[in-house]
Amino acid sequence: MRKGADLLVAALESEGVERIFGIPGEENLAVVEALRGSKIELVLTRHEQAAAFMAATYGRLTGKPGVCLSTLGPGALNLCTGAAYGLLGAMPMVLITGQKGILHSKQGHFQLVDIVATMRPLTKMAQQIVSPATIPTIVREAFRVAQQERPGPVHLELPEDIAGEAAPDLAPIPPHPIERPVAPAAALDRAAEMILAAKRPLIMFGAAASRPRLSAPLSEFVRRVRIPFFNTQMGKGAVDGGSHLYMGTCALSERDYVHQAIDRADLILTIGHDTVEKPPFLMGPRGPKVIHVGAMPATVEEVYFPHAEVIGDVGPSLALLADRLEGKLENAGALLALRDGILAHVTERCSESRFPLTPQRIVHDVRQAVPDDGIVCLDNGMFKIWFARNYRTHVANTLLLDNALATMGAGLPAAISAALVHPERRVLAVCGDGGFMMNSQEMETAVRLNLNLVVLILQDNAYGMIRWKQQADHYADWGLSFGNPDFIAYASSYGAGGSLVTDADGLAATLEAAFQAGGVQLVVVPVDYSENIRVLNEELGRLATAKG
Ligand SMILES: Cc1ncc(C[n+]2csc(CCOP(=O)(O)OP(=O)(O)O)c2C)c(N)n1
Ligand SMILES: [Mg+2]
Repeated sequence: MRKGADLLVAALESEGVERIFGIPGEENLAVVEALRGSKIELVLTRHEQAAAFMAATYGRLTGKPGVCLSTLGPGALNLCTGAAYGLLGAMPMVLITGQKGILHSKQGHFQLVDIVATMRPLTKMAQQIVSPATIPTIVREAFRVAQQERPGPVHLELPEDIAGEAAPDLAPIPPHPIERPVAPAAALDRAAEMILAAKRPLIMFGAAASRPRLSAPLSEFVRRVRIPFFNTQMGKGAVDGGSHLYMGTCALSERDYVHQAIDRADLILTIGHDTVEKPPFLMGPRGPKVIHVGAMPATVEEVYFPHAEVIGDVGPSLALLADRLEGKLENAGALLALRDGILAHVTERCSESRFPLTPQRIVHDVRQAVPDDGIVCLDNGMFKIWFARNYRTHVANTLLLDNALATMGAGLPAAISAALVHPERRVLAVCGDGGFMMNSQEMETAVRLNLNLVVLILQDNAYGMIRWKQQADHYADWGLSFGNPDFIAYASSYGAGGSLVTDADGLAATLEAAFQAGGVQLVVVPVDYSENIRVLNEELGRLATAKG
C-alpha cells in the first residue's frame, strides 16, 4: 500500500534531495521505511541540533535546501537552534518533524508540544500536513519558499497517522527553472551617475554575496570596474581576497584598520549586505553615500539607510551596471594607496614564536595548511574575530562563519556537512574548547561516516570571548573558566586521531600531518588570548584617539 510517507519521500527525491540528517522517533518510522527503499541517504546524528546545523550548511554550500528530520516534542525542540541559524543566516533548509496522530489520540498529551507554533517565528513557513493528498504540493511549496531570496528554513510536520495512511497515486510536482527579475534601468542609471561622480569609491560584499551562484558574476564586476573592495564577515571569499583590490574584512564595526579606507570613502556600493550581520561600518548623518545592491531591498536600520538601491537578480544587474561604468571611472583606485598599510597592520605578529600561540599566528598557520579551495568552518568564539580579520579567502564559501545567530556548537556539524558535500577538499573545523564540547558527540558521526576532516580546538580553558569582554569592561576575572577533558584520549575513544601542539612552530606541521593521515583528526592548540586586549582594545583604541 502506498502511504503518506511514500509520497513525502517521492517528493523529496523529485526535489533532488541527496541525504537527510537527523534522529527519527517512532512517529517517523513510516518515513524511515520509505527512505530505506529510496536513493536518499539517512545521515544519523547524535543530537538533532547538529542535524539542523548540517542541513543548513548543506543549503549554504549548494544553494539547495538541506533536509533534517526529527521526532515530535523533544526532538523537534532540539532542531530549533538550527532553524534560527538557518533563518538568520539565510540558509535554505527544510525541517521535517513527526507528531502524534491527529485523527485519534491514544496517548493524551504525552510528548505533545505545539511545534508548528514554536517553529513559526524561526522559519519562513511552518505547516502541519493534514492529508496525504496535499503532500506533493506542500513539499514543492516548501522547497520553493526555502530556496527563494531571501533563503531560509521551512518546517513541515507530518503526523504519524497521516504518514501511515493510504495515499492516492499522485506524482510529485516537478520544480521548474526560475529566472529572477533584473534591476530596472532607472535604478541602474541613478546608481551609475552616483558612482561616476564619486571621488573615493569603495565596494563592500556582504553575506548575500556569498550565495553559491554569484561567485563568477561578482568577480567579473570587480574586474570590469576596478574599484577596491572590502567585505563583511559573511561576505568573505565572494571575490578573491588575494586580488590586489582587496582592502580587508570588517570584523569590528568601527575603528579597525580597514575603517581608515571606509572613513575616507565618499561612496560605498554595498553588494548583498544583510543587516543580520553585526554592522561592518556605522552610517551616520555625515558619512559616505551608500548604494545598496541586492536581490532584497535594504531594511532601514539606525546604522544602515542607503541613499539608493539596485534591486534585482544580482549577477545580471551588476553586468548592466558595469556596462554603464567600465572604462569611465577615473577615480576608481583613489583609496588603493591605503591598502598596503591596512593589510600590513592586520597581519602583524602572525609569525611570532610565542607559546601558547597568538591568534594571529594560528590564523596564519591554518592558512598555510588549507589550500585555496579548502573549507574552514568556524565555531563561535574569540577566534572568529581573528579569522574574519586575518584569514584571506580566495574562493567563495571557504570560510564558513556565523555572524548572524553567532551560535556556539555549529563548527563541527558544519564541517561534517562540508566534508560530505566536498569530499575532495580539505575541511577543517576551528572550535573553542567551549563550543567544541557543545556538539562534540558528533565526532562519532564523523568517524562512522568515514569522513576526512580535522578539528582544531583552541584551548584556553575558558569561555574566552566573554572573558575578553569582561576584562574590556573592567569587571573582575571571575566565573568564566572551566576544566577540559583530556582531548587526545577523548578523540581516541571515538576512534579518531589526536595531537597536541606543544611549541609555537608545531601547529603548521601538526595540521599538515593530520590532513595527510586522513580520517577524523583532533588537533589541540593552546592559545594566548592576551592579544585580544592588546590589539583590539589598546592598539585600535589609540588609533581612534589619534583620529580624534
Ligand atoms: C549557544 C551559545 N551560547 C552562548 C553564547 C555566548 N558566547 C559567545 S562566545 C562564547 C565563549 C566561547 O568560548 P569558546 O568556545 O571556548 O571560545 P573562545 O572564545 O574561548 O575561543 C560564549 C559563551 C553563544 N554565542 N552561543
Ligand atoms: Mg575557550
